[in-house]
Amino acid sequence: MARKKIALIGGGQIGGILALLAAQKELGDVVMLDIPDMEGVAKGKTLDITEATPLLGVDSNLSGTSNYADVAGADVVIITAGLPRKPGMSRDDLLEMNLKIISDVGKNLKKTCPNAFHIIVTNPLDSMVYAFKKVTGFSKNKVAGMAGVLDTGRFRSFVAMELGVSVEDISAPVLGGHGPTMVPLVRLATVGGVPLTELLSAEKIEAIATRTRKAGTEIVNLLGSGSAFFSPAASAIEMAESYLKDKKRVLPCAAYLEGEYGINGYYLGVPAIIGAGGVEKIIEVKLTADEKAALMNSLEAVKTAVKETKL
Ligand code: A3D
Repeated sequence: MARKKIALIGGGQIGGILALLAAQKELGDVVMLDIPDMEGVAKGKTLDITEATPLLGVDSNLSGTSNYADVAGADVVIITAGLPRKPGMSRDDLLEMNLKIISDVGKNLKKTCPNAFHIIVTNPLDSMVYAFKKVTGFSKNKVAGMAGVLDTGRFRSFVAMELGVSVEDISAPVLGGHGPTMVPLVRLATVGGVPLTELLSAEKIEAIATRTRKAGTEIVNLLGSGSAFFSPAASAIEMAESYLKDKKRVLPCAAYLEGEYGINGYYLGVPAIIGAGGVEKIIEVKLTADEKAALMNSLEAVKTAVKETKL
């Protein structure tokens, strides 16, 4: 079986970890693309990882480029091209600059990777994935945004810290836009199948949900420059792996809604089945009135950002 090809558009902080994880998991060969000024960095990072592959005991060819011809025919494309936040900035502050970048990337990928599964990571996430779909005209199954996997990963980490249990046994869906309005569904969170609400007080759970909503900002403030990169990369790789291996995992991600949850024509974080068909199905959770109101509030924030794209 021929090796799969994974294109990484953007070879910055997240791009570097994506390349390492994709190689380490032997998902396929990796081509990292950045702008001409940064081509050396893309070449340098991928060569550095190549030189680690004998030590990791994995086979993957990695290369760096600034030429879209080199990513042509990729099976999966993960897009991190764009600016990250600085302390004091909201994700929406990035919109204008990153919209230009996503539009440029979209036009190039439309020509070179029309059949790939595209995972967008660039912020502000929900409006950038919307813009990418509009610019490329790719089908909704083949364009998804990475956010929910990270948000739920953060929620799971905080629950594990609180309870002293394995992160693996915690399940905690998070809905909505990737930002302060996201909706951690604490009612449905479980630890080894036991409802979280039976294990922690309402105050503790609310504190964890609040920390989850602000988790990206917590890291931005600690780092002082740039935003989280290990966990976003691990999250995008989880989505790519589910697609490449047709695992049909149920992963929360920004998916294009056409009537689900009563929402039409927007990307928003929802649980989705990711398999060989890309986003194969959106799972609709029956929400309480409060949860529904919180989701609609999150949608309003996404709508405002989408309006700014003028697309
Ligand atoms: P950074 O380390 O700055 O890397 C971005 C890279 O994109 C740089 O190497 C740029 O040279 C490159 N780039 C810029 N323009 C283009 C272009 N037109 N074509 C190709 N490459 C280009 O940032 P990062 O890796 O830390 O973050 C990347 C993006 O992910 C930012 O927008 C972050 O805000 C976003 N992010 C999203 C999440 C989510 O959960 C959604 C989490 C963390 C970061």
